[in-house]
Amino acid sequence: MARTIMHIDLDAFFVSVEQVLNPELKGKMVVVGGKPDRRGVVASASYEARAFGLHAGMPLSTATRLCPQAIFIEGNFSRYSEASEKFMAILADFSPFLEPMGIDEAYLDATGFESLYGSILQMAKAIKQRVKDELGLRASIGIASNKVVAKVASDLSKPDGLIIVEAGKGCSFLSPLPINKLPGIGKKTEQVLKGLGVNTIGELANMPLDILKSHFGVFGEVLYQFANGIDDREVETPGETKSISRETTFASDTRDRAFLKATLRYLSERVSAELRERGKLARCVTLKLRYTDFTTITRHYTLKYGDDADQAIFDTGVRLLNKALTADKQLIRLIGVGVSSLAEPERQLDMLDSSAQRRRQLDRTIDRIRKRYGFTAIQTGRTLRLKDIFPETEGGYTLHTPSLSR
Ligand code: DCP
Ligand code: CA
Repeated sequence: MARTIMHIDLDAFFVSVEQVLNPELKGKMVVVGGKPDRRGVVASASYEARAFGLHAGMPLSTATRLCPQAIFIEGNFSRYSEASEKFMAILADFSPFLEPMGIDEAYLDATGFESLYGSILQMAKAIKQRVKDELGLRASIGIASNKVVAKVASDLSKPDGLIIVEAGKGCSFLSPLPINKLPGIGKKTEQVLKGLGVNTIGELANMPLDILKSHFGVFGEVLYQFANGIDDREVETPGETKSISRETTFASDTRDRAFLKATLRYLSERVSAELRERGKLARCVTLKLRYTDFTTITRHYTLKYGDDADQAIFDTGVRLLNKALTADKQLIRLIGVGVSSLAEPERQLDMLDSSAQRRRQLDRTIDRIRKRYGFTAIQTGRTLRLKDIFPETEGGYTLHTPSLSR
């Protein structure tokens, strides 16, 4: 099902808070960061000042030269964090699936919530209105089916903007934009890409993956996906862990069942070990597969009782894997396993079952050994195969994706 993800970012945040507290500053060239004679940099510049080329991070001395008539303010962080808290509280009223990112921006998973407001457009307008009425601030909003496209959309919409990118249109939306609009591309990456003749996100999307990987390692894969409008990162609410997952991208695509299962076993053990460390039981097990053509599927299975055993998570994952392998004949580039519907262990019915009890004791013993000697100190028959394939580091395998290796 397509998701509806919003990225909400306040305009010229520090400056705007100052303008609310002192309305005389409204509509003027204002810089928060310090007095012009101080060493230091611009933290936030009003859009009027930006017209002169001022931007965050610019030395104050340069800012003064470019725009001598600007009003320079020291700023007061406690005012901004107070405004930030109120902003996040407004957003939380619209969806509980809120991931604050820094002080003045957040992702909101609005999937299913739009109907409460008539449409996603109405919902976004309602958010902007409340932020304006209650805080006197302007929020720019980007809406798309994933985080990266939503973020680029909100950036592009500024100031006081709202852009909705329909599902399936992410790639064509990004395509004409310059590469520095893509999150994750800093000055260095931009230079390298320009050296390769890549100036737009569309050109980046059309680069052979191998070339990107040879220049940027695993990050090349992320760049490639983002440029193609692909991003399956969830909106993660802070605090309570709602899910635990591990995944890895293979060095070369495969359908070797034994290898897939060995990897799944290893990933399942890592997930279950974290479940036990957090003292949780999981009821929902999810298998994730990404195929050669980058289509990504997730398959879920709900267990009758919560579980945290390696074998239980693995067995469920394998069942889902076998089904998926029958349904689709493509080569697989990524495999992942996750658990959700987490709960505190209550008195477990199956604790009465002595084989289940023995299994749990075994898992706990293994956890203790692994804690002392590293994750790969003990391996089950299945994961031993991985020893031949992956180098070992820091008590775990080096798996070639930023989201794993932990
Ligand atoms: N900030 C800072 N130093 C930086 C960048 C930002 O202190 N180098 C602070 C001041 C900003 C706030 O973080 O007001 C939010 O950062 P943004 O990048 O979102 O910038 P603004 O909100 O100021 O402007 P925009 O309208 O582009 O979002
Ligand atoms: Ca901002």
